[in-house]
Amino acid sequence: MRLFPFCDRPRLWGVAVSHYQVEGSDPCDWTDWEASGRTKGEPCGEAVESWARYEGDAALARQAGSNAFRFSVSWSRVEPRRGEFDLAALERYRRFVEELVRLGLEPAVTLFHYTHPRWFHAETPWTSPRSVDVFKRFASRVAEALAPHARLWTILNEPLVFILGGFLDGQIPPGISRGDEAGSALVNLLTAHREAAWAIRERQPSAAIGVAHNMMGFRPERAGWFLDRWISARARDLYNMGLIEAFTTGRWSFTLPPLTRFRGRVEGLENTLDVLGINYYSRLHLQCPGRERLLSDFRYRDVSGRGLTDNGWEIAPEELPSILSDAAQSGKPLVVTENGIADSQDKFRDAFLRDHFAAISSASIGRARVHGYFHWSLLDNYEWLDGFGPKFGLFSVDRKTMERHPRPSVETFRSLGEAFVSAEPAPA
Ligand code: IFM
Repeated sequence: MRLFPFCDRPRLWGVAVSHYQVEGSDPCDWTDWEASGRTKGEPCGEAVESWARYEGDAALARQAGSNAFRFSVSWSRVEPRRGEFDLAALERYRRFVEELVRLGLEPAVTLFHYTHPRWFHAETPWTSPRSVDVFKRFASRVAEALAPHARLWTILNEPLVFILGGFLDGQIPPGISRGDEAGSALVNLLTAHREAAWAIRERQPSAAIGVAHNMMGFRPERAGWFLDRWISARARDLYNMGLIEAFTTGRWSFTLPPLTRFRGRVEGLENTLDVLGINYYSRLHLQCPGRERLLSDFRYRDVSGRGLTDNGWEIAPEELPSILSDAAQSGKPLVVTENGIADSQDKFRDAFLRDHFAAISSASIGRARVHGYFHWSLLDNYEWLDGFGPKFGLFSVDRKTMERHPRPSVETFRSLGEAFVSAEPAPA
């Protein structure tokens, strides 16, 4: 029987990391992307050496008051050549998961967090249905290795961000900008999710399966302008609600204005989710028609006077209750799978944590039941297109010595966690 929230741990409070962003020395498609000059800042290289230091990182998460730890498995490490699995890599992840359990941390395993083995795009790209089988095979091998101890699985991290960035904007691998390919890649990605969900459940019938869906606030740049209001509503429908529709009905149909139509169906997709994960960071202000882009410009603005984060994002906790209420339309238990701030001086993180915590608490009084929160991130990590510039960590990392140092806001994280975990469990 699938059971979420878990009755022995009804509320999860933890940190999130992803393999490529912390592990180091993991040659994959993103490494080639860096080498071709498509990213800013330095290459990922050793990242923050978590591959060698995972157990220490888990201990830090525990000291910071976590009872859960979200991480992802590197497909390129586990299957460096097509069909050849690296048993030592799987064993390394198994040992890590065992350590999490030993420390009292619920392992939350993510299977896809943006990167691919080098062989993937040439041989079995997402535009081909063959991608589904190879992903399923990878998921099955990981489930076999980790299932005894891991019961919370996020199969895909931010699938829409990946499709928009990888197949429409061409900003991330595979670097394509074609609406038709984006549509077929989305079908295969969601079919791969379904197949992986079935494969995990076969090996661990009590698994709780989720997706980490990036949701944003969208506001009209000029509240009095119809077109700005119209484009903001379309952005919400497409970006926030489109994927929820797909996972709740197995079908989706939305138009990326003016002409890109996404329409698809994956039989059985609607029965694959036990929990909906939400990655929430910020809000965008949209203007239509745009001056820089044909359809609309979007930008972050410091509306509340709180200040912008180091990477220029608006801090907008007031948006979170309505995001959670939109997410609650899925009818699934909710977990915030990512939320955090780039703030090297730790100027804003304390208030950021408190304000988002208050927003989650207020949303939980209504229809949205939030059963878990994962802070992005435990450590300063590699940030995809921006290298090591933005500092998201509760712990800073000295990349010369790789020493980890707590930022003062760790204490806020700990005390909010105590309150969250000891509160009455939200009804399922
Ligand atoms: O670092 C990323 C993560 O990989 C996906 N969600 C957003 C984070 C902050 O940019």
